[in-house]
Amino acid sequence: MKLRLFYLFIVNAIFATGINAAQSHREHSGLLIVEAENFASQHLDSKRRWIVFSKNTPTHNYSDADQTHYHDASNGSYIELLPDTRSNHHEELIRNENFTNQAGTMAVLSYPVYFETPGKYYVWARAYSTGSEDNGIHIGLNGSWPESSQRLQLCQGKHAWTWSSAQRRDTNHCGTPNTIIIEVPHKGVHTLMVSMREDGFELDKLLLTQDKNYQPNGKDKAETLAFYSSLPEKTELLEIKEYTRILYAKDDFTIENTGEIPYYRHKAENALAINAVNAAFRNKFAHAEYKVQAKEDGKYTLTLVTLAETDGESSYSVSINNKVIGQFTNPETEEDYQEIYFDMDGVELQKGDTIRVSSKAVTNGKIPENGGTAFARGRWRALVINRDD
Ligand SMILES: [Ca+2]
Ligand SMILES: [Ca+2]
Ligand SMILES: [Ca+2]
Ligand SMILES: [Ca+2]
Repeated sequence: MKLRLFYLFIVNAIFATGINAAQSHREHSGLLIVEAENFASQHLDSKRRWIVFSKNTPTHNYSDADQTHYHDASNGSYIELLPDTRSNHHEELIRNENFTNQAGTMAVLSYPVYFETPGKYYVWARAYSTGSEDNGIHIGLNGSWPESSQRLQLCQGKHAWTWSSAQRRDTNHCGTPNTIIIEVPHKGVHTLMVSMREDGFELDKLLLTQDKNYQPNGKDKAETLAFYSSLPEKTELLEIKEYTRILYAKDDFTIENTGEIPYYRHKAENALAINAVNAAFRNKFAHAEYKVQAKEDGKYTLTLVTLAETDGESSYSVSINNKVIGQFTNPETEEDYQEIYFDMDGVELQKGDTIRVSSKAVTNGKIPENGGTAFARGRWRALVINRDD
């Protein structure tokens, strides 16, 4: 028999808020903005790889024709596809190494996104180009690489972060704005994808909009992220971290015909309690019973969860088929209805066994009431059963 007493409410609250660390992207009102460096995964990157750059990135020894550009990057960070072995047309073009027209075959990035609004999106990329052979990527969705989103090209705005939504075409190598298009087929989670066309490409941010007149500006808006609503936290049985079944005093135990002192169901505290206003109900045990059911046979740790009260330290008894397996007394408390946990290890249960929980209304003489002193009501909330291995 062990007494467990915890004061972990504050610790609990802090911990719970720290659980959801990663934030997810989502589209809001026809607009999706993603920091390129916040990709979820990268595949097919054995020859060329997107490297994240920020002020904390150590120097590298890959082939590369330009310096870092994180100072003007959104979020102070961007990605570059390295090594860059073809920064100008004097350097040899090697297909499937420093160049590929096959979208989705090299350095594939994935960005899972929740789209509320399906339909047609114009894709913009904020990129930094310093040469003639570092300015093309492919865009895809869900592992598909439609013709409409291949060959995003950046011609204007060299040596500066520049937005482009132009598609390179045979008739127009620099393309025109709003010609990179993604069709989101339905509301739901989709994976926005980016893959290599030319190595040395530097990508800061992606912006998808349904508005053809949208002209991104500078770093533009912040990433569009999923809403975070708080999840409901439990308010009782706080220290029960594992269980096979919770037998609630109020709902699972029978209180009829179990003795001269009756329990009543205290809804607000989800407990059984003794009405100590009636002097005849004081200092004597009330009882409640539970009959072990089929498939509940086994060896368990039982935990009696009682509620400490300021006006008295109630006694409790747990028995199986009239054999007492645990006797407990609540500790003193300055906070009413604080949960107290009493463990009973190695308890064998068999179908048909009667588990009886008993408690007493008592006073500690500390709190005056109606010419006498107030009584604790022998409250208890649950008997938790946890099967041993
Ligand atoms: Ca570089
Ligand atoms: Ca290149
Ligand atoms: Ca570059
Ligand atoms: Ca960025």
